[in-house]
Amino acid sequence: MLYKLLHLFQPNISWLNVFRYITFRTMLTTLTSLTLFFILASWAVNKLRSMQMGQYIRDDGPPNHKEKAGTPTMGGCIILPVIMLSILLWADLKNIYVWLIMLIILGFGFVGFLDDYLKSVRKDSYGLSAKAKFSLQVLVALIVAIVLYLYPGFDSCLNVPFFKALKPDLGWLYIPLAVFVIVGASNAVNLTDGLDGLAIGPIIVAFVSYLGFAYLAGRVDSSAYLQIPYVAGAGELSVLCGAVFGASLGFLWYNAHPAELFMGDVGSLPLGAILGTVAVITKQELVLVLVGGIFVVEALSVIIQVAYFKMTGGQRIFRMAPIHHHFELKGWAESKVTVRFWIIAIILALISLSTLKLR
Ligand code: 57M
Repeated sequence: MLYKLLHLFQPNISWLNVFRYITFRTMLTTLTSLTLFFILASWAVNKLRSMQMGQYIRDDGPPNHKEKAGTPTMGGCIILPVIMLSILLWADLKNIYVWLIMLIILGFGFVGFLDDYLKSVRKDSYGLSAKAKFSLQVLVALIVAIVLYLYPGFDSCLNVPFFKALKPDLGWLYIPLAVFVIVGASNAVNLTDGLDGLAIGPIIVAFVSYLGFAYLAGRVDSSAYLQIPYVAGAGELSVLCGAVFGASLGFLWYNAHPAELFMGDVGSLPLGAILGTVAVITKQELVLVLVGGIFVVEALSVIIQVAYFKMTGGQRIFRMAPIHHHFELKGWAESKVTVRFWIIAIILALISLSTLKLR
């Protein structure tokens, strides 16, 4: 909205020209969402505490988690409005990708909110059933994937990192792939969100990486130079990644160990889904396996643990899955697990950026 307003005055006031630049608006959006987060959170954390929206802790988890009982949760209720408001202020609202991301935020936010509401307010330890949760996630992702597929100029080729000449055209099969990436990313981030700061650190790293990918993919010159797919309008997603980056930094302030606030499913499900959607729109879906490597490993650890458990009739590979619990039970301090996972996330992001140059 502010972007549009300033655009109107631009012919008379030349310095307002600066607002046309995506780089400048990305910086402004990041600072706006960070500031808004601090303003809202300072009030909301106490409010959540007084409303007793505290975390329910399962009995079968690592013993040190018992003391986390009652920590205010549903921090996503602050993260999501802050991201949306910052986007509404600084993004180009004529851009379709901005609205697809808004749909993802609202859809996945609603699913997460329902689950948290049942767990935290109704004190129902199971929350929303896994089937209902998954069906709703697929429905929202499917709508987004179909709109993207039907959007004029959409390219259904798959961009394979390190093999730039290899671009298989998936045709309509691109739709299930997009749904898989969006829903998979959403659930993988959710599984990772089990220690203070553990999910939000790699989220920050991933969104900063995709901020760069989106900027490059949205420019004819840089995409041609790097031989990555040019996606008209994708540059606006840099502004959006900036909004997530700012809100996530603010959240980390409160979520750093010992956490004063958890994000809840209302935070983790949409944050993961936004990441998946940005990867799909920028045509950097496969690179997400690297950029979001921590999320992939966390999800794989659960799949392996459950499969092995079933195959062997009750034996486990990890002391407990997701894998962060394994290290906790091995005696690593919580913050050591978190910081080491952050370091790995940064290394993986750096490797993923190398895919831009290597072919
Ligand atoms: C959510 N949620 C945390 C918080 C956060 C299939 C199975 C592997 C599913 C998995 C699961 O339910 N994962 C999804 C993980 C929970 O955090 C809340 O949930 C939100 C995210 N959705 O924002 O609101 C707990 O995590 C801790 N936490 C922090 N700091 C944070 O910043 O310390 C979270 C955020 C919080 C707090 O203790 O209460 C969670 O772990 O429940 N299930 C599991 O992860 C369980 N694993 C398991 O059952 N493993 C089995 C099999 C099935 C693979 C095995 O290994 O044999 C573990 N989780 C818990 N107890 N709590 C183990 C048992």
